[in-house]
Amino acid sequence: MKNGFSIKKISGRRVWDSRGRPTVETEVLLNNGGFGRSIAPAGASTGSGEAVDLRDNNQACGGYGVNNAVANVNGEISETLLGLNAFDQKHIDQCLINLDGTENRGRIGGNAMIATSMAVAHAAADGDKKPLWNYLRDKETHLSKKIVLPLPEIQIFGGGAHAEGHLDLQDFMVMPYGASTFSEAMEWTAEIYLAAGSIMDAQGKRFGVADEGGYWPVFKSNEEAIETLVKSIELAGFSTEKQVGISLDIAATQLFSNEGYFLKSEKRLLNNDQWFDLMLNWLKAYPIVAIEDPFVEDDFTRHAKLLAVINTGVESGKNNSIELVGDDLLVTNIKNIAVAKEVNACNTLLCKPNQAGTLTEARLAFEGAKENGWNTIVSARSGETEDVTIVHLSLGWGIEQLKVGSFSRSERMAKWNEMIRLEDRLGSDAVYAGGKPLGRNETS
Ligand code: 2PG
Ligand code: MG
Repeated sequence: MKNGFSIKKISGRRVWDSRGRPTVETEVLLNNGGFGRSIAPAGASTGSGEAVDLRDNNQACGGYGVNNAVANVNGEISETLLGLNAFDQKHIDQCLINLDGTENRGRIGGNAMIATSMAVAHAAADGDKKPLWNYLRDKETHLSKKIVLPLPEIQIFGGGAHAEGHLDLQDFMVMPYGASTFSEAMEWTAEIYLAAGSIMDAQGKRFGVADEGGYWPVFKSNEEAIETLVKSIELAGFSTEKQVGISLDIAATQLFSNEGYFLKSEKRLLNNDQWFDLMLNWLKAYPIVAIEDPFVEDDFTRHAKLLAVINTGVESGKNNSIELVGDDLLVTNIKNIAVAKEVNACNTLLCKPNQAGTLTEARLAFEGAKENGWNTIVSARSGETEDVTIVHLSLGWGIEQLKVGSFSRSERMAKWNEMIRLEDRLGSDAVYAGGKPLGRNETS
């Protein structure tokens, strides 16, 4: 064991997330004084194969209580991990997996597990006197010397499960791929967010913000929202062909039932084929560079069909330059990634550590995606806190894109601001992952 890295103390407590719901925080202290803390995030539009958030399901806090999960951190988890080597993340995570003993992490709770897994990494980094990203990176062998600052995906309008269904699609996002630095990407985003706000105001449509900080307007249709997003980018002075692209998280599982896909805001029910055509039409009509979960989570066949069309580039008119992102489709799970590869269902992984349950499993998913030659995005959840672990994962593991919600509310800004700080400190050692996320060489 690396000297002094044995775990001396683990404690859990209940804290509160950006939706005002309880969540699990874990703190870890090492013999050498290394200290780490992390907080579990929570999703609203969850994939069915995700690690389970253990909730108390009683009268308190609308059933969202985490007293049992916190008790597990202070009890079984602490007893199991005390004295172990925090430097050996794989072993720590395997102990958590064995202790839980279920496929879905429902016994001790995915929330208890991820908070602990990430807190152990923070403690080991602190014990090693390194920032987390650097600690993680030093364990890598395959990364080039240059550190990559990720391309951000930022929500401007929020819908779906995050906005009580005002809009059907979940995330209307921008990707400032033409910026030359991460800070400049943030500045462009600020201008676009402001421009979108001024369009809302002019139309009397501004109506609070959704769970992730995006505007939550009432639009006649989902197309109107996409078109307003395009206008916001242009009003802010940017080109949608050369500088800022659009990314949509359709979160289609939320819209699907046996009858087909239902767009509530437009009172439109579409069967599978009509829905497929709609997705394709949007790809043709708008400057979309990424589309996430366009079909219900178990429809690998239609995902594959759409990817085939994207890859030929003929019908989509976009020449193989669109990311088809698997979130609910993959749930950060290496088994689903293998199935998706087999049938060619997507070309990009959305990596959410709490979907997996431990850092090691999230890492496995990331590596699997890279082996497939896919792009990767590390993502926050709709229920978040000040925790910035994913920012460090992105730099440390070399994940080239980052999705953390909108450009407002501190649980989001904490993450963008952390990346700005890291960019500042790294100076010329780091480069921004500019250029279109796929088909980079086509970007001027
Ligand atoms: C998603 C995320 C973030 P949630 O679907 O990608 O937008 O939402 O955390 O609710 O699953
Ligand atoms: Mg999603």
